Amino acid sequence: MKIINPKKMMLMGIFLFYIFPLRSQCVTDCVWPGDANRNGIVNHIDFIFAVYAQNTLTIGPIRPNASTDWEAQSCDDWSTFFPNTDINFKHADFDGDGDIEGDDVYWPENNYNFRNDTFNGEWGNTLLGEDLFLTYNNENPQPGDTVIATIHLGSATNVIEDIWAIGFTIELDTALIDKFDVYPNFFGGWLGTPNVDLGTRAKYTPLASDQIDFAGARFAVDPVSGFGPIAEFSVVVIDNISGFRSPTNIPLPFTFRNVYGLGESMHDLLITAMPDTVLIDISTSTHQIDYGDEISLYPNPTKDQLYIDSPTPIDKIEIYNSIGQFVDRKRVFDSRHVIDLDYLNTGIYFIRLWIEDKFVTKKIRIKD
Ligand SMILES: [Ca+2]
Ligand SMILES: [Ca+2]
Repeated sequence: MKIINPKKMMLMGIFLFYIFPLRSQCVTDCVWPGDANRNGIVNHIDFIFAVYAQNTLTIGPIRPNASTDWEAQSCDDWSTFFPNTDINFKHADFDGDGDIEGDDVYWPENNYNFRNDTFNGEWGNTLLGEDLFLTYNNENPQPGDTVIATIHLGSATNVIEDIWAIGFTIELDTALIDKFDVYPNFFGGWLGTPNVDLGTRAKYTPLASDQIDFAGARFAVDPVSGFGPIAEFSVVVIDNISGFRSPTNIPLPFTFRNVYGLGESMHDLLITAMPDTVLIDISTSTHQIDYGDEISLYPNPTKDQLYIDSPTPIDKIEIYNSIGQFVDRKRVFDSRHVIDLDYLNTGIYFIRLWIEDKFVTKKIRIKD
């Protein structure tokens, strides 16, 4: 039996230490660069956490052997935690230099959408409601048309109080749009001016995901109140859509996810959102009423009653839900009419109005 010389063993140990440094041996509360809220994924919510940490001007221990690679790294705890959490500020120090600066806020882009084994779900809610909603330049696009969607936060009858940051995701149906022709823009609106008093992110990665992540966070973490548009995105309906699912209309849905609005002390404001749909029109134009713009439906949104005004008498009304399924049909024999819709659940519906053998489709929103 051969006995290994202890001195030789020690030299081998030193040799191995240089090849495999101890950095990779972190086991508890490890820093994964870019995952500021420590939920196992780098996304728009981390941007908000980094803006918060930067505003406090806190400093803490430098991370030994720090890198910005996506791997578990040991670091001593800082003296500060994010309010109402056990998440230490060290997680927001992307580059590990003991300080939270602009680099820590914007550079995690390189690790965007990376996940690790501790990932247990994205943050934010999917509560149904009226806080976040969409309006469009065109609710009945035809194949090849561009749809510009404006994202509103709050309305005149629903003012959003004391918010300093908002993050959300919009899911896209990339079977119906050109996935390389999607342009998101977080322009701020009443929340603030990008790069002046507002940090913004609008992230779309066509090859990695079918979603746009939006985030806006006021640099000074000072809550504001208001309502109106804050962001937008555009998509282009694909050309070759014929024979797809439905004879005349194809619903193109836009769904909100990961909605996360923050007030004082990072308190979650439970911002709600309204999933939405536009109807892609693939009927031949001869079936469309050409004075459709002169037919008005009001109030919209409505709770119960919907008034219909038309220059000529309407024969029939059909109601479809947000994914284009038939819900109800009503006979009408007048150009002025009121229908009762209090039996419908909150959400988006399409009203198709028939005049002889032609129709026009209009979108309405039923609110609580
Ligand atoms: Ca995260
Ligand atoms: Ca740093």
